[in-house]
Amino acid sequence: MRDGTRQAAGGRRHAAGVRIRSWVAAVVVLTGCERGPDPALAYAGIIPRPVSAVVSAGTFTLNNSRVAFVLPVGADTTGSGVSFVLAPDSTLGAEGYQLTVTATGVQVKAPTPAGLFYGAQTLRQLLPVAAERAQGGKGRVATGVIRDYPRYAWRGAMLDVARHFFSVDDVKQFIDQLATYKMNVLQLHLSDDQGWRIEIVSWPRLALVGGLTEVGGGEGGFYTQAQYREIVAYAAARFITVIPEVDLPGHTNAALVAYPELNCNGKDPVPYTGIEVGFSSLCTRRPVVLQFVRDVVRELAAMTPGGYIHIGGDEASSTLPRDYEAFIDSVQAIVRAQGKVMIGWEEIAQAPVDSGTIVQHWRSGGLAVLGAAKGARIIMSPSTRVYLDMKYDPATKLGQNWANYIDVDTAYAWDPVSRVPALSAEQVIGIVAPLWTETVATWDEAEFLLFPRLAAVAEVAWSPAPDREWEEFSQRLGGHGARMTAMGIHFYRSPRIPWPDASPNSQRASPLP
Ligand code: TNX
Repeated sequence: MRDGTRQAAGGRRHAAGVRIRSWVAAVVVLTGCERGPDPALAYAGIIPRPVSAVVSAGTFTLNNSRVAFVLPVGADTTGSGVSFVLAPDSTLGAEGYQLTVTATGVQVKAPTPAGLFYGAQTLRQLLPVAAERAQGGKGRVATGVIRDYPRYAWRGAMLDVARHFFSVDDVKQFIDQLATYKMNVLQLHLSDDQGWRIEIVSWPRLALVGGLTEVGGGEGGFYTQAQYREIVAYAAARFITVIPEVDLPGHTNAALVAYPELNCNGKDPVPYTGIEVGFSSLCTRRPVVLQFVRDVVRELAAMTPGGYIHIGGDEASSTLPRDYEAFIDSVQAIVRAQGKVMIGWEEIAQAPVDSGTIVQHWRSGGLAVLGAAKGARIIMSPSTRVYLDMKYDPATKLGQNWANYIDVDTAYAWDPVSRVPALSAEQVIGIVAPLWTETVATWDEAEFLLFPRLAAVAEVAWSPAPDREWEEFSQRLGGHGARMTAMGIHFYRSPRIPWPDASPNSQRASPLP
C-alpha cells in the first residue's frame, strides 16, 4: 500500500470507486503469484460492500479462524485472537457492527447479536479462501476498521417449494448461503397448484394428498410441522425470519384436489403438474372456505415466531374481482386476529388493505402505488430485475424469460426506490428476490440460477446506493468467485464478470446447462 491508510468506501463516490478498482486489479495480479494475495487487499472483496472500510498497513494472523464460522457468534473465542463485544452504538442501528483489526487482535463490536453475526460474516470474507474451505485454520487479515449497517431492514429471497419440493437439508443450505450475504428474510412459497407442502393438522389431506405431486410428475413431498419448526429455528440462529406463504385464493389446485368442497363448480379437480397459472380458485363465498383459511392461518401462526404471514393473492384470474376483494379483506382480518401482519402480492392492493399490511410488488407499478396510497408498506420484487427464475440470456437452459433476461448486471444496476417513481423512500421496506421453480428440480439447478445474482441482490439491499457501481461490483464479484467455489456453490460463470481464472472454456465450466 502506498500511503498506509485508505478509505475503501464512503462519501466520495468516484474517488473511492477508482481506488477499489485499482485494488481489485492488484488482487487479480497477485493471485497469480506464488506468495498469494496480499491480505490487505481483501477489504476490497467484501460482498455486500460495507458502508466504510479503512485499511491500514499491518496484518494480524488468526491462529484459528474457526470462530468466524461457528454459532452462536462469540460462543468460545478463547485463544482465537477475536473478541465479540455487545455495546450500544446509536450510529449502527439494529443490525450494524464495527470490525477492528489491530496488530494484536480482532474485535467485532455491535449493539445487537445480529450485528455481531454480520460482523462475523464480514470477518469470514476477510479471511483467505483456504480458511473458508477448511471452515477454520490460520488466517492472516489486514489491520483496519470496518463500520457497516444495512440500507434496508428487509433483505430476502423467496423459494418456491411448491412447483418442485426441496428437502429440509436443501433449505438449510440455502439459509446458510443467505446468511453469508447478510440476508435476513426467507419467504417460503408453501403451496401452489402443483403441491401443498406444509402439514396442517386440522386439514390433513392438504399435505397427505396435496403434497403428492409436483411439476413434471415427480413425487413431491411436504414438511411436517416439526420439520418446519426445525427450519424456522435454524434460520433464527442465523438472524433470518422465515415468512410462510400459502397462496390464496388462486394457485390452489392442490388444495382443491385434497378437499373438493373448497371448489365452486361441484367438480373434483384433478392433480396438476404443468406450469400454467390462473385456472384455480377457492370458492371464496363458502363458509367452509373461510373456516379453512382460519384453520390454516392459525396453525401457520403457531409455527411462526416471526410477525408475518404471506397469503399470496396473485394471479387470481378465476376469482371474480368483487369476490377477490371481499375475500382478501376477510383474510386480512383473520391474519390480524392471530397477531400477525399480512403480506400479499401486489394484486391485494385492489382490496381494502391498510397500513397494517405489506404489499409485495412484482409487475405493476400502479398496484404498488395503489397499495402505498392505502398506507401499506411495499416490498420490491420487480420481475424484470430480481426474478431469479428468469434466464441469464437466451442460451440459458434452465428458467423462463417472460419478464426479462436477467444477467448479473441487470440484477445489480437498479434502485428499489426509483423503480416505481411515485413511491417514496419511506414506503419501500426492502427487497425479496424470488426463485420460482417450475424449471428447477434439484438444488444444484437452484444454485445455478441463484448465484451469483443473489450476491448482487444482497448488495442492492444492504449497501448505500451512492456507493454502488456496476463496473466496480463486477470486479469485486470476479474476485469473489473462488470464495463461492470454496463455499460449494454451483454458480453461473456469467461472461459479464471478469473471473480471474477465466479461460475461453471456463465460462461454461459449471456442470449444469
Ligand atoms: C408469476 S410472480 C407468478 C408465479 C410464477 C412465476 C414464474 C407471481 C406473484 N406469480 O406463480 O411461478 O410468475 O416466473
